[in-house]
Amino acid sequence: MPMSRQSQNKATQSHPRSQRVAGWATLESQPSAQKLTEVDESMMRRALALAKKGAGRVEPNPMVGCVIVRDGRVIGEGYHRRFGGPHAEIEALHSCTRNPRDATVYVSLEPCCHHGKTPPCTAALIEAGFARVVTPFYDPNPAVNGKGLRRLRAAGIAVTTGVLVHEAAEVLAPFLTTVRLGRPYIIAKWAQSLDGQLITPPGESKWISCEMSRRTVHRLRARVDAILVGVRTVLADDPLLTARDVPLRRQALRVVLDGQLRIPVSAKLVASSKTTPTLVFTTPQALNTKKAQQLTRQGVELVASKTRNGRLLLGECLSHLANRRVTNLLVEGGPTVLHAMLKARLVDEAWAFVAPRLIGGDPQRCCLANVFANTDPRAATVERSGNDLLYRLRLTDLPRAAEARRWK
Ligand code: AOF
Ligand code: ZN
Repeated sequence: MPMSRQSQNKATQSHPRSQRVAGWATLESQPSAQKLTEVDESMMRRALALAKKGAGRVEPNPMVGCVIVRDGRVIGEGYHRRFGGPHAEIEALHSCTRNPRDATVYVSLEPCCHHGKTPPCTAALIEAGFARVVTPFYDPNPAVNGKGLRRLRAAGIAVTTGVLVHEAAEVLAPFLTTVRLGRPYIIAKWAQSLDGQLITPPGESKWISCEMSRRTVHRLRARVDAILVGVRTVLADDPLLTARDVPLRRQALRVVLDGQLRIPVSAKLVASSKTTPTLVFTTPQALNTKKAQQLTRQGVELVASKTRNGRLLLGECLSHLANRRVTNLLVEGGPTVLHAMLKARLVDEAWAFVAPRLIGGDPQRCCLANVFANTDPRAATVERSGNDLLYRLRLTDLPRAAEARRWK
């Protein structure tokens, strides 16, 4: 995997290690030397592409990728493949085709320095004799939080931060949101007609989007940690909320907001809750009812949440989920819950499937009118999905943990 001579990074040319480290330490204290090279960016881009391969398998851990470069050549690469498995740096180290001594490590998050389910990556990097570590920013996990980079520097390894900060924050958004904001990263998905309706007329098929769009939703369900709906959706559609006919690591936790415990004991979510977990948020009063006992016996987990004006406090429910390490939450409706989430500016990403049909009916009841007081999405894409169009909008700013910090 050769790179052009011109784009070779000085740090990857071979000198005795002590000279290199001293050189970089001096250079780093000069502002101009902090300028990142094209190689730094392209290698980090590669590390981020690798990181994304862990989607759906590593959560609640972050998706992290790593590329090892020596003498202008990639000699190893890897990514965090599954929760509990080796970290990206270790995977990359094991894949090295040459001795990584004096090489540069590009890793899409600060290397960890703590004993979690795996030993600290910093120890492995120091042991291997790397000359330089390049990373976008620090790991906000309190167990790491800059300590990893300090440890590397103390061992004489040159550290560069601030590379592709925005792109890395995008990839790490679910992890950063959960750690920094104490709530899951929220993806709201809905299907609507051209005239903005989310519900079909009574007696008609409930599907608005086409089959291809529905398959996309199953793939999305397969990679999130939890899926949330309001009880009205359960009453209207009796959904199963599982990922079907797609490869998956495990079914997501199914979550229902249900202040008055109206979920029928006969609902599919209840009947299947011994095999696929179902959690219902309700009021403390509702917990002391016969219905609550029946549901619990069926395998449903009931969690009491405070209310305001008779409504469950969304923030409380979300922080409960974050504490259970739900990093990606998919909100599947219906209109009431979507309204509440959008109005509270809690939706990080919206996936709107727009179908080529007109439904008509009361716009106040079942469409998202008046939700956005002139909100500009931060970013948006559109793609074809069979007969539908899929609009993906980022509605929140990227988490602030993404700000690059440099440790001197
Ligand atoms: C890295 N490289 O590839 C990842 C890191 O329980 P463990 O041992 O898997 O540690 C999980 C924590 O390690 C996680 O919360 C995050 O702070 C960091 N993730 N760090 O150096 C990686 N996935
Ligand atoms: Zn690690």
